[in-house]
Amino acid sequence: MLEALIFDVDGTLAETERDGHRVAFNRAFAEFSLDWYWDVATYGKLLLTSGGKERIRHYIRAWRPPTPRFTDCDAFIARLHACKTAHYGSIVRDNCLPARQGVRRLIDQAREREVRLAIASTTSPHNVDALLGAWYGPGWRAIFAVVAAGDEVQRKKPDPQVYALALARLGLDARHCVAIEDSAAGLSSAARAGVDVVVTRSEYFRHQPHVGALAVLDDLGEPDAPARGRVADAPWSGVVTLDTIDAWRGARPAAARTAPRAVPGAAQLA
Ligand code: XBP
Ligand code: MG
Repeated sequence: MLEALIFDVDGTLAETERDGHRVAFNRAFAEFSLDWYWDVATYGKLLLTSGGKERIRHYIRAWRPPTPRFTDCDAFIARLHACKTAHYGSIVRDNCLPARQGVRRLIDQAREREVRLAIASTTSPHNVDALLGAWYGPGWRAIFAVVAAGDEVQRKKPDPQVYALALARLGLDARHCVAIEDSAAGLSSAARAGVDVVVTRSEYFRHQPHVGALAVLDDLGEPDAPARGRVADAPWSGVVTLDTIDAWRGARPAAARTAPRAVPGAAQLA
């Protein structure tokens, strides 16, 4: 029995990366008088590093941009990232980034059917609050019983720690939950925590291989705009509902399921 849906945030709930996070990073760079600029293509390459602070650190080390003299790189990155997070919050609140196709409909159905809702995201908790607060107001917290996000875990996606933390906080077995994700890193993180995954490919991760997902789709679909993709390696088109997901889970051979991996530290964090 499906007891909870665990949603990823960026690229899954909404297309937040190109016009949200990327713009916020560039505004923070300008505010810090850095002549860094992440265009759409560059950001797509940097997105392969999960986590905004980790992404900045990778950029400094691998791309070697002109940087101010600093004695403590971590402290510099933390300040720069906090500025970026503030800009991201403004962008989300001012623009109310729209939900991806089918997301609000599936959330509403889960609420009607008392299937619990959780978040498992690499992004900072402030960003989750900004996006869901813009959609549902401060009461969003009553809709998503559990949030596991950002620096609450040491190792970010594709490590399974954030999904293990969400499961620990839900108090549910992975076999009774399904994750909705957009990227290969997110799929890997959920699957290694033993959670079945429905992938709705996002702009930046459209061409990644999503091996082992229950379904790989363009989105969750609406009655007047069915989703398209593949399920069990066959073409599929339709509207993703709780019953659709349950049918996919029931049809999945037991051997295909990823055994939940004990994830050190997650239960203690719960
Ligand atoms: C996507 C990420 C995050 C965001 C930026 O998270 O990798 O790092 O790109 O957010 P997910 P921060 O898909 O797991 O929601 O700058 O707060 O990290
Ligand atoms: Mg994502």
